[in-house]
Amino acid sequence: MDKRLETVTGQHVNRRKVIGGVGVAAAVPVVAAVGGLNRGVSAKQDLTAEANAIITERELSPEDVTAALETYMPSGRMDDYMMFTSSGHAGMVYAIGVPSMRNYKSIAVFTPEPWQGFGFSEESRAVLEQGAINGKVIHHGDTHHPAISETDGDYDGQYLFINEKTHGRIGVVDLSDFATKQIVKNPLLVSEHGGCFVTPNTEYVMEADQYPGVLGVGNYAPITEYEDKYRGLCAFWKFDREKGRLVQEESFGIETPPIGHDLGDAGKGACEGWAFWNSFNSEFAIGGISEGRPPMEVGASQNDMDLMTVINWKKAEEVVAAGKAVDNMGFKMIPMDVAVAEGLMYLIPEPKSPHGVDVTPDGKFIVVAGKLDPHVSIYSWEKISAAIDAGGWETDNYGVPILDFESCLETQVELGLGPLHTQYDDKGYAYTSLFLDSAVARWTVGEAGNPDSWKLVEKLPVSYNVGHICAAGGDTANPSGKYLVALNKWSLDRFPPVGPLLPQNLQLVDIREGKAFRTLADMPLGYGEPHYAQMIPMDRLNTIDVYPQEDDRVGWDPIANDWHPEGIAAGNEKIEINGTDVTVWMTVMRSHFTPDTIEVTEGDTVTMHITNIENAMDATHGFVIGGQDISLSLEAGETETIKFVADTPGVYPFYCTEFCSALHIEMVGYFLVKPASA
Ligand code: CUK
Ligand code: CUA
Repeated sequence: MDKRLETVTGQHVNRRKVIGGVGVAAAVPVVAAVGGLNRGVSAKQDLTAEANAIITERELSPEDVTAALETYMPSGRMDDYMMFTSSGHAGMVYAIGVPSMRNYKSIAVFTPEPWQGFGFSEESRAVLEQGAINGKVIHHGDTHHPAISETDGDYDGQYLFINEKTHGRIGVVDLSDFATKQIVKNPLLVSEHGGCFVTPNTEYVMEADQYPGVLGVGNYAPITEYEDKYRGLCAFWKFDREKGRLVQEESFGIETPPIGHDLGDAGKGACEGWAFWNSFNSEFAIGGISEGRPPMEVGASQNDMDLMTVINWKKAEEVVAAGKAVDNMGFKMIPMDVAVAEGLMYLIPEPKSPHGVDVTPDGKFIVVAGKLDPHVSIYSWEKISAAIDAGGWETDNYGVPILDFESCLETQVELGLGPLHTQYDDKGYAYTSLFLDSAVARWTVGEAGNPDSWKLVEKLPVSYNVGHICAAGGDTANPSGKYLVALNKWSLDRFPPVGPLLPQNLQLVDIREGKAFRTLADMPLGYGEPHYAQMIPMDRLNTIDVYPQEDDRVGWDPIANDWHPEGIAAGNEKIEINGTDVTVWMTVMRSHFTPDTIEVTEGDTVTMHITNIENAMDATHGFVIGGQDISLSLEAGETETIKFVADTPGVYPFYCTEFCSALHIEMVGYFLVKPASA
């Protein structure tokens, strides 16, 4: 067995204790393996003839066939990587296997989702309510950049953070059960885009505004006072790894000039302790087409250069600890003049309308890709820190130091039209998406002082309008260099017509050593618009199979990450009636609800604590009841609570929505609402 295969299959057997011998099949010669599938083919010639017949019949090229072989997953074989993508305005995160490109789970974060029951129980509804805006609970979100928690600059597979552009929020997903545990709302930002990026040990989760405003939701100033009153904010959310939660009281932001921040990245290696965000609109354009001003996209594209914001977050942390931050609506903020005086914020010119900023794995260089410039600009961290130490900079109108462009720049590499985002591999290559070219450029990360070592190597066409790309570990200190996925915005002519709204196209690209740089598979994704994604080796995830249970205790609250106070074991089910309040403690297991008959009076307030007392993996039960907008998914060992007013008399069956057993259809109970007048 070849070494790579051995490791890979070894991992799988280890991880999926349930499936024995999966790895073995890979070692068996093709003929025998196929014979084992019981297809009645025993001779090698017959198989070859059959394969050739299929190839002819389906008009496949040798490239098609080898691509299929590279991605085909025999039933039960596990993928090498899990990729987490955002979903754009679908408000979710998707977990997709690589190289098979199959979606294993949609994780509801900002959007209620009935299959997972997210947003329907009291517990998960409370998570959505954490993200309320001015008291209004929001049922959607625009997710862009997932960030897996990191240790020493590598994904550790414990948590995933996802930003939400529309409202300036961050969701925290626990990767032990792939479920959302927390939503935080930045009280200073109306919207954001420059998140989530984690510092190398997940000390902080970074986010920044995209469209400056008056800091503080609800604060007002006319748009004509943009330069005076509008500001940007680069924020650092403290992560308490022990609790798995972001802590607002220990978080802080730095007030910035009203340039619109775009993507960011955390420094690592050489530049650990620093953070970078690029921006557009150094012109401070404010739009106003009907007032005779140039439209935003013109006004914000006048200058040749925009400005990258460079922040020393370790110093910012000290400044906050020294009490030099102000409290602004419950969020600690370092005012711009303090940030300047403390030397923790600098600006560096960058070619106009940049989009992605991506630190190299060793932290020595910072790569900026500008939508309107065919080059990537590579900044040297050594040069930037020398320029900071040297002093004597210019400042902008707000007094913020602007470092000299040429003194910070290492070199530029011309790649093509519309460069957006960059990822890295383990062979010294960088990959940059080219939106207008619909291509991915592979180029060499060179060395300091040697401009010839930075070179475009080749370009791979993709279909079409590629936004982000995601390489395995491609933004970490140790990229694995195996696969890359191009997250393409347009998919016309790739898939059957499905009306005017088309799926996105995620294209798998091979970047492995000794393999051709080519696309291997297309994955239409018809339920959201992924922006960014991150890909982690499957064996670095450590998921649980069922929620914790002990001999005498069952009923876990996954959101509190603790025993649910109302969880009950079999035999303790009961109904308590207290005036017009009815409380039910119910258990579920294959294939019944206990109790299964509940009678209340019209107008009663009903609270039900439902515990799934199964301890087998995959033994999920659903719970729905007509007319109450309730759909639960009760995982083995989980307790959830629902609360509603029995406002309409009648007979309401409640039933299980997961086909859980041979007697699933019989898994039903009656909820009877007696008319008040009866
Ligand atoms: S953005 Cu969407 S393609 Cu939000 Cu990172 Cu570049
Ligand atoms: Cu439980 Cu179906």
